[in-house]
Amino acid sequence: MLSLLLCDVAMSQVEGVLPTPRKAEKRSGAFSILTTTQITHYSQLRSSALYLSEYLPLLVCNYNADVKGNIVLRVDEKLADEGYILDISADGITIDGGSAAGVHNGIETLLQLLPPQVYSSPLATPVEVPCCRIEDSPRYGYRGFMLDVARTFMSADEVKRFIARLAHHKINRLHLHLSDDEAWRMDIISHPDLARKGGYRGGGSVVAARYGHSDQRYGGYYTQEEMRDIVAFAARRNIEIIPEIDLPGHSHTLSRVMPEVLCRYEPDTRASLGYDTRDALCVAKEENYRLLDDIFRELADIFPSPYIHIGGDEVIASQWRRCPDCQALMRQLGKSDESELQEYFTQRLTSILARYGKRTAVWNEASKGGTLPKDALVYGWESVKACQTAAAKGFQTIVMPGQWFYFDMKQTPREAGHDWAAIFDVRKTLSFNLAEQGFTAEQMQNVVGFEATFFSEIYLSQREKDFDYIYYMTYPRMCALSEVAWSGGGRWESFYPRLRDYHYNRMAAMGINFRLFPPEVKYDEGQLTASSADGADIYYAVAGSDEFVRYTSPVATSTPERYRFKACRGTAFSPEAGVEAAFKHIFPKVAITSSIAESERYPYSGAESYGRISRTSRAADVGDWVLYTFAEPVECRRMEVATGNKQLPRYIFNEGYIEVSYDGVQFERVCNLTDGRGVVESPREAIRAVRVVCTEKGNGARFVTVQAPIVWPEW
Ligand code: TNX
Repeated sequence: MLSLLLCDVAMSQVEGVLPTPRKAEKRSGAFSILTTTQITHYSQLRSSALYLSEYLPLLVCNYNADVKGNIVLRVDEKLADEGYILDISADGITIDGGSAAGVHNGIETLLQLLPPQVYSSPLATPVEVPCCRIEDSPRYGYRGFMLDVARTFMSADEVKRFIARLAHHKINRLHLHLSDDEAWRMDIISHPDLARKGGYRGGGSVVAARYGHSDQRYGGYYTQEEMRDIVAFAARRNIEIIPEIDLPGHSHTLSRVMPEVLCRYEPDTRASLGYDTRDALCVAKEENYRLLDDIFRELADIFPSPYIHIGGDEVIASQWRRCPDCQALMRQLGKSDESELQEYFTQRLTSILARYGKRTAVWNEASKGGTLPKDALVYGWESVKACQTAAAKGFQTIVMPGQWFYFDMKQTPREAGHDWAAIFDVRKTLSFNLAEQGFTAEQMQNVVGFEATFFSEIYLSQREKDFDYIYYMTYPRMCALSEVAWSGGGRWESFYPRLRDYHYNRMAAMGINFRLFPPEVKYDEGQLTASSADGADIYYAVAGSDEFVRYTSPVATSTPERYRFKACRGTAFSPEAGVEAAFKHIFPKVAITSSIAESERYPYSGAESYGRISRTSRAADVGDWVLYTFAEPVECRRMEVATGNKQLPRYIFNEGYIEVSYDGVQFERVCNLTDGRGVVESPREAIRAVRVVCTEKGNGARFVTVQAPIVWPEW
């Protein structure tokens, strides 16, 4: 009976490995790791052995043919480079890998067969591992994730923590988005102002505040020493870092630190109150190529990856149209369209990179035309079509359309996040399938792998909440990315039990506050019931209170809209759920006026209709205001007034406050703005009007976005 039980446990654990191995054979019995067990290894695998010993604190010794009682790491060149065979018998454990990378993958699988605590603290011996034989290798050599450290800065330690967790998911590339309009994060010794000035925004920096946090100088950068340390940390975990400098667009920071990189024409800065918002590099300036040569020379020395990513997305070509030098260059090159200048720019950068032994990686926009070399890596982000076009042209293609792989997208409509690509959760990411998406066999041959992203515009404004938003957004979607890139994907019905029954506990032990599914809430015959597919505990809060209590049995109530539920399990939790009425808003008739004239294209009537957003015709100055006057006094429990775009604090009043009026004449100050928004909580009477007042000159943009108030009805 006892051995049967043991066998049962062993079987399930082997089945719980994620991503799914090609072949996993369960065997009976277990190997006991004892205090005397040694990790012995081929000499080239010392770093792998030391990595394993961080989790299993055992003695690390040079290779010894005697497997008995030990964990043996070997290279078997007959195996695929990243492939491995993990063999666990009652006598000992062997991991044979095609290379150190394969051995690493085998180690990650071994860790998954140990108790989850292995991820939180070095495991105490003795410990049992189920006997099995796993033969495994990845379908795709590129299994990547992109971190946007430009919009929201992550310290070197935070980046390392993120990398450590990626490694446990057999992700082997980290694409680091090191520059964007909002920041330059990599120290360049030959041009020290780039990071030392451009790493910061707001609070008197050369770059204006953006995405909130405007009351402080916000940011940071990586020194070369720190970055070399990150690169080595990642390499020990089989992760190669591909640095990105986003050019020639998304270069606002670069152009604020070095305005001389911009095109030669006078900017019209009236609307932005004197702030030059242009961002694209001038293509015609030779000095720009010398600058980029300096930058790439230094990057090539820091990052061992064969690739450097030079961006290439979303270039605003209108600046080149107004620049006499770009126009002259166009004539000289015999080009007829400004967009062709980007091709020229990419070509110039490609030859600079080649000088330093690096190949070009670009976003899909930069693969148009016919001059990009075929050994370039093209990142297909815009759509499935964009990936197919790149692959059909013969480029090494990374598949990452936003609709499946942008983990900055919301997971359900009420959660924080972007929604331009789609609103989706882990199920959708797992469902991605090249054949189903219509990739031809020929195109598939050029797909080198998959990547997911986390663009971080919203991260900053979510940061101080009581959880780490980046992990909530990226896990468990990362598990699906891993499955798609490693095994080619699979059915939800077989993936989910492994995720829920095995991997949730591992992620919890890793300290990841991943996202759970919202509990299912039903209201029937006066009773509210809630259940969680995730096997999580459910909590609920009643109207007005944020205090959640444990849900154990149906709640009898005649006012179900007053209840909000959420699921929690270890470090993980779900978004709030309830009957629809619990989250209802009302849309009282409102007139919007402002001290700033409305934009012709986006008049205030757009926001008045609660459908669209509108814009002012210039940036905000001290004393500017937006007034919302209601046709009828509004009875409500809460009213939020936000400047800026709906999903993210951009084009906001950087500083200011909210006033409320109960009679339409007298206004009383309610609160200061945080990230451009403020809330009137439990107003004591019906509201006649609210006003947002600005206390800072300029907002680093040419307008302010005005949106409708968000109003929660009276209970
Ligand atoms: C598109 S992906 C962008 C980013 C944004 C992201 C938000 C890409 C090449 N450009 O600049 O941050 O969408 O989801």
